[in-house]
Amino acid sequence: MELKVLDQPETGGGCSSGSCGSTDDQLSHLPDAIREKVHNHPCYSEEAHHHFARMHVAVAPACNIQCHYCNRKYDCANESRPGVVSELLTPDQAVKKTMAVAANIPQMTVLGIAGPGDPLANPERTFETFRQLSEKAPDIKLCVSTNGLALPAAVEELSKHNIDHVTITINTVDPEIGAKIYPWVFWNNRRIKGKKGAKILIEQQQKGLEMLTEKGILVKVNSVMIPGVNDDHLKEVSKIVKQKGAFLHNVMPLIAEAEHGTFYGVMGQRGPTHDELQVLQDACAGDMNMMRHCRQCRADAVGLLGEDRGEEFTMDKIEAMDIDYEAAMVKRAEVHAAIANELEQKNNQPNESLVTLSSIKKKDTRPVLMAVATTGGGVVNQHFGHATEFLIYEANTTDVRFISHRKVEDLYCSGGDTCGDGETVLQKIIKVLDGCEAVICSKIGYEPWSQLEEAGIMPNGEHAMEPIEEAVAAVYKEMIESGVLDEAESDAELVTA
Ligand code: CLF
Ligand code: SF4
Repeated sequence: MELKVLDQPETGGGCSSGSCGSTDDQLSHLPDAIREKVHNHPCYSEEAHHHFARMHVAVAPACNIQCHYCNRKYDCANESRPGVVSELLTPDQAVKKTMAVAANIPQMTVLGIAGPGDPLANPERTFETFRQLSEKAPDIKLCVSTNGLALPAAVEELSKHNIDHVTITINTVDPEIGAKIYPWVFWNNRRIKGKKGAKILIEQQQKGLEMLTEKGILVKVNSVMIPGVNDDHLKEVSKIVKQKGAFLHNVMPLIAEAEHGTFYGVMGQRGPTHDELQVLQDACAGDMNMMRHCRQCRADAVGLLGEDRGEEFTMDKIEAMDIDYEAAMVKRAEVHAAIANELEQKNNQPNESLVTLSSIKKKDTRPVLMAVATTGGGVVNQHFGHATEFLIYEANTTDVRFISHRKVEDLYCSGGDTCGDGETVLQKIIKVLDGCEAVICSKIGYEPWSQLEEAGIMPNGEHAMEPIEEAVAAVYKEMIESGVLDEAESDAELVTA
C-alpha cells in the first residue's frame, strides 16, 4: 500500500501529494517495519490522520521541570493547548477507558500518555498502564510524550512494553536559550536554575534521543516556536535531531494568553503568526520530515485529531456501558481492513485533476492557498457552517500539499434560532482564513457565500464527497482556466501602480 503522509525533504520535482501516481517514493524508501509502525498512527502519518484516531489517558500528574509557557494547574503544554484540565485517572481506570474506547471507536489505533504532567516523571503510573495494555490490547500502538529529563533512565523500560513511538519536546540545544524557556529543572533531588538546569535538560534529551533511535524506536521531536527566543534557532535543532535519527519534527506555535497565568502569557510574549510558522516549517523541511497536522490536543483527548469525543467517555459513562469485547475486536479488524483497502485503491488511482494540471502550458502560475471543511475520511464532507476547523492546502501546477489547520473559535451555524445570525462570527472566520483564496466545503449558505466573496475568498460547494487533494486540484484548475489568478495578479499590479 502506498503511504502518503509527511513532508519529505525535497528530492527535486515530482508530485508530493501522494495521490498522483508518481509519488510511490514518498515513504517507499522506508523499511517495511517502519512503514508498518506509521501507516495507522494519526500523528506520524498525515494520511492516517484522516482515517485513524488516537486517545490519551491522563495518568501522569507530576512534572520535573518548569516551562515558561506552562501553568501547572493545566495539562502539559508540550502536547496540549494551554488552559485545559483533564480528568486524572488511575492506571486501572485508564486501561478500562482504553478498552471501552477501542470497542466504541474501531478507528482508534493509538494510545498515548501525554500528561497532564510529564509521563516519565510518573514512571509507576505510566508503565503500569502500558504494561496492562500491551497484554490486554496488543493491536493498539502505545505512544508517550516527554520533556526528556528522565528519558535515558526510562529507555530500557519503554522498550520492554513495545512502545514504538516516543515524542521528546526539544525547544533548544543551547543552554543560553534554554535558560530563557526553562526557569528550573528538578534533578537529583534539587531544583537547578537557569543555564545550568537547561544544560542538564538538553544533555538528557539528546542522550535519550540517541538511545531510542539505537533501539529502533521512532522518535518525534516537538518544538514550541517562541518568536524572539528560539525561532531562528529551531532550524539548527531540526538538523541536529535529524542527524541523531529523529523520524519527524513537529514545530508547534507558542500559545501564550495572560488568562492562562503562564510566565510568557503574563509577560506578553507573543506566539507566531500562521505565516511565520509556515516559513519556519518550510525552512526545516529541507532537512527533516515535518508534521504539520498537530492539533495540540489535550491529555485526555479521544477521537480523530480534529475532534474531541472525550465527553462521551468519562469514567461514569464507561462504568454504565455494556460492551461485548469479542464482537468489538472483530469489528475493529473489519474497519481497519476496509480503511486499508480504501487507501490502497485511492493511492493506486492517479489524481486526474493533477495530471491535467501538469499538462497546462501556462508558465508562472502562482501557488494558491485553499481551506477545506472535512470531518475526516480524507474527503470534502462538511458544511461550511459546521466547521470547527479548516485544513489548509497549497495548490500549484504540479502539486497539492497539506500546509496546516486553522481552528474556528465559534461555529457560524450552531443550529436553532440563532443559526445564520453570526455576522461577527463570520467576520472572525474570514480572519481565520486570511491568505486563502478559496474555501471548499460540502455546502454553504447564501450569506456566508457573499461575504466570503467580498473578502476575496471564493466559496465552492461543488466537490462534496470527493477526495480532498482531487477537489483542491480541480478548483485550482478551474481558477487557472477562468483567469481568476490572472485577474488577481493584474488587480495587484494596479494597486501597486
Ligand atoms: Fe498522543 Fe502525541 Fe502520541 Fe500523538 S498526540 S502522545 S504523538 S498519540 Fe499528535 Fe496531539 Fe499533536 Fe501530540 S496531534 S499534540 S503530536
Ligand atoms: Fe508543563 Fe509539560 Fe513543561 Fe512540565 S514539561 S512544565 S507539564 S509544559
